[in-house]
Amino acid sequence: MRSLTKRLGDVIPLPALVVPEPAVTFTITPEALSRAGEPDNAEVRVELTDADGLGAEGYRLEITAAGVTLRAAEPAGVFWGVQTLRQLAAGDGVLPGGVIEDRPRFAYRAAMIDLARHFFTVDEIKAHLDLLVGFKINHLHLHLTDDQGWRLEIPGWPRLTEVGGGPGTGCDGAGPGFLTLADYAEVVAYAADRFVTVVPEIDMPGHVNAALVAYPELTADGQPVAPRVDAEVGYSSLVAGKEETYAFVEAVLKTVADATPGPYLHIGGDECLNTSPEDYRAFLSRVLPLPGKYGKRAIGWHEIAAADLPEGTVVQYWRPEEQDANVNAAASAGRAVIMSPADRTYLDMKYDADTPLGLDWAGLVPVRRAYDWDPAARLPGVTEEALLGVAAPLWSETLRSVADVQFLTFPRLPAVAEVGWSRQDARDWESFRERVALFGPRWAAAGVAYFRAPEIDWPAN
Ligand code: NGO
Repeated sequence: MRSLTKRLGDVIPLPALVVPEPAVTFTITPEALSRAGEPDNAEVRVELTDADGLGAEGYRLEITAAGVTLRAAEPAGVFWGVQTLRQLAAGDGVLPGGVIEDRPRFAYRAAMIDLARHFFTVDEIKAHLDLLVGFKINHLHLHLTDDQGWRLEIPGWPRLTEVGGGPGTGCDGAGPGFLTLADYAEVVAYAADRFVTVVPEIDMPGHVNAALVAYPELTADGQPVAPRVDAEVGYSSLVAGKEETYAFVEAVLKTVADATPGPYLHIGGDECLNTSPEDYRAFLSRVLPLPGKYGKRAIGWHEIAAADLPEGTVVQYWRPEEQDANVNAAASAGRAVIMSPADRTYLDMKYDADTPLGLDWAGLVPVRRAYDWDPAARLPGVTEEALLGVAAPLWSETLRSVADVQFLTFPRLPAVAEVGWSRQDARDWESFRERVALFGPRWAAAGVAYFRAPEIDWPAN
C-alpha cells in the first residue's frame, strides 16, 4: 500500500486535467465546503463564467495557499467541482495545491434502481442518491413497474398501487410499498437540487403481471391472473390487439410525463418472450410516439431496436452478447445509445462465486470487469458519436435492505461512473485500484456497507 500523502489526482472519476503544485496545500473547514457557492465565502470563491469553455458540466479548480477558486459555466459544473473538493478534503480538510480542469466524456451517466422487485422508501432513495452524486452520476433511472410490483400512483387506476404496491408484493413478497405522486415529486426535486435528472421507467409490453393482476380487463381473455413473486421473466404481456391496452398505456405515460420535468420517459420493452414479434412491433408503433406527444424522449431497452424508432428515441443496450444487428442499425440511423452491458455494468451480478447476494446469469462481475472496458468499443459499429452515455442498473430480486444495495453498488458504481466521465486514454485499472482504496475508510465512517473486494488493497477501516 502506498503512503497516505494526499495527491491532487486522487479523485473518482479521474479528472480530465490535473496539474499538481506539490509544495502547496490549503486547509479547508467543513463549514466553508458546505457553503461553497455562497458569495461571502472567502475560502472557496465561485465564479460562474463561460470564459474557459468548460461546457454544461465542466469546472476548473485552483487550489493555492490562499484558498480555492472554483470556476464553471453552469451551476452543475460548480456542483461537480464541489464533489471533487469534498473527496480531496476527506479526513483532515487538507487540499493538495494545483489546478484541475475537468469535464465529462458523456452527458448521460446513470444509476438505476429497481423498486418493483423490492421497494425502497423516499428516504432510502435520497440517501442512496447522496452517495451516487459524489461520483458525478447525473441521471437516476427508477424501474417503477414489473411482474412483482407496481410502485407509482396513477390517478384513475388506483388498483395498480393498492394491489401492485400492497402487502406481499416484490420478490418473495418481501418488498411492498409504492410512491405517491407527492413522493415521486419529492424524489424528483431532491435529485434536481443535486443536478440529477430522474428517468422513470414503466416497463411494457412485457414485465406487466402486477398491472394484469390489478386490472384483468387488460388480459387477453379478460380473466384474472394470479400475482407472482418469483424471479422468472418473459411470461406476461399487454395485448397488442386490444384498445383497452392503449387507453391504459396512454393514461399511465401521460401521468408520468406530467410528473417528470426531465426529458426522458423509459418504456422498457425488454424480454417480451410472450409477445409475438408482430405484436411487439405493432404495440411499439403505437406506444413509442407517446413520450413525444407528451414532450419527452422515449428510451427503451435495446429490444425496441427491432421496431421502427421515431427520431429521438434512445436505445439502452443491456445484453452481454458481443454484437446486436438491430442496435447497430439503429445507431447507423442516428439513434442514440446508452451502454449497460450486463457483463460490465449490472450491479446485481455477483462479484465472485462466494458473493451472498445477486445473480450470475451474465457471469461474475468483479470490480476490474466493471472498470476495464470502453463503451465506444463494446458493440462493433456503435461508436463514440452514437453514445449518449453509460448506465449501471441495480435489479433487486435478491435485495432486502439498504445494506444489500450498498454492498453491490460500492465499489462497482464508482468504476462505472469513471467509465462514463473520464477520458478513455487516461483511465487505468492500477490507478483506479489505488484511488478507490481511499474510499474504504470513508464509507466505513459513513456506515456504508461496501464490499471489501479482494482485488483492492483496502486500508484498515
Ligand atoms: C434483465 C431483465 C430484468 C432482470 C435483470 C436481472 C433487463 C433489461 N431485463 O435486464 O428483468 O431483473 O436482467 O439481472
